[in-house]
Parts: sequence; C-alpha cells; structure tokens
Amino acid sequence: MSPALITRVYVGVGSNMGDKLSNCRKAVRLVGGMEDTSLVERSPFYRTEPLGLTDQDWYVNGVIGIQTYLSPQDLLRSLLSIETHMGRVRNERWGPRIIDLDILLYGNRVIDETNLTIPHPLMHRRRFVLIPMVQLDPDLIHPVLGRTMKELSDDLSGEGQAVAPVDGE
Ligand code: A4P
Ligand code: MG
Repeated sequence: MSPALITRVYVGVGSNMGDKLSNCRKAVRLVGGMEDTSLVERSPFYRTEPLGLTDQDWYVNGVIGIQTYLSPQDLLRSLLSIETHMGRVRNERWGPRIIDLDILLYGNRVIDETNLTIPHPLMHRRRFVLIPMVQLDPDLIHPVLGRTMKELSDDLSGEGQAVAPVDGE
C-alpha cells in the first residue's frame, strides 16, 4: 500500500433515535477501527434541530477527521456496513435514524457518481455540519465553492437550524 495514497476525509455523524450520544460515540469507534483507516480528530457533539422532515426528534451531530487508504467507493461501502451493523433500517428519506454516516469531503476530490456525491451536496447549507467543521478546521476550503468553512458558516442564517453543544462534551 503506497503512503502517497492516504487521504484526509471528513465524515458527518448523526443520530436521532435511541441513546443518540452513545450511538454517535460507538460509530466513531467503529469508523476509527476500519481497515486501512485511522481516526485523527473529532469535533464536539451538538444537539441539532431536525432539517428536512421537521416532525422528528432532535439529532446529535458531529464531524470526524480520518486518514484512509480506502477509495471513495470502498469507504462508502464500509460506512454503510457500519450503519447496517448498528441496526439502521432505511425507511423514508431524511427520516429518523439510529446512525447516519455521510462522507462530507474526501481530500480535494470532486465526485459525481450515481451513488456517491462528494463534497456532500448539502453540507454548505447545514449548520449541523459547518459548526463542527469550523471547530476542526475553519480555514479548510470547500473544493467546489472555493470558500472556507468559516465563511460558509458565517453566511448561514440560524433560522430553523438551532445547534447547541451537548452537555458534558
Ligand atoms: N450518497 C451519495 N453521496 C453520499 C455521501 N457523500 N456520503 C448515497 C454518504 N452517502 C452518500 O443515503 C442514501 C444514499 O446516499 C447512500 O446509500 C449513498 O449511496 P441514506 O443515508 O440512506 O439516506 P438519507 O440519509 O435519508 O438521505 P440523504 O440524502 O443522505 O440525507 P442526508 O443528507 O444524510 O440528510 N437534521 C439534523 N439536524 N441532523 C441530521 O443529521 N440528517 C438528515 C439526512 C436530515 N435532517 C437532519 C440530519
Ligand atoms: Mg446519509
């Protein structure tokens, strides 16, 4: 395996069913234990107002930074299998979930495949993604929009998008 192929990746972690905080923590452990992957950093976790389908429980969200040798498709497969292993059942789009693992950024790569879009197409409009991203790296530049995480976050209105630190985090 060539060290030149290692890539810094950001993964969004979210849960709004059961013990949300412990679901998120477990997912972080499992992602850090994936083959050819190591956990570099984790943002604090936040309690966040549901977007999309608003008639559902609040979420716990955070972002982790990992280094991986996995290709984008292999990484997606591994993340989906962690979701399944943790008991996620897919019902309605944007509906309640035990765990959701989204690839936000994969280095500077721009990917538009039928089952995989990177950067995550909604990340720049979501406070529950940008606030943790700013905690990890405010100067990181979005590879399509050419703006930093801090700039993107500052541009967003907080309306309907409350994000509050989880106590004891
Ligand atoms: N997929 C495409 N691109 C990606 C990517 N970059 N990362 C495909 C991960 N998956 C990607 O995902 C469906 C398919 O998306 C995957 O099989 C993969 O091939 P899913 O997780 O089953 O479906 P979903 O999550 O219901 O839909 P989607 O569009 O991924 O929704 P989001 O964007 O994940 O939003 N409100 C708060 N406060 N916090 C949240 O975390 N999350 C959602 C779901 C809605 N509202 C929320 C939150
Ligand atoms: Mg998802």
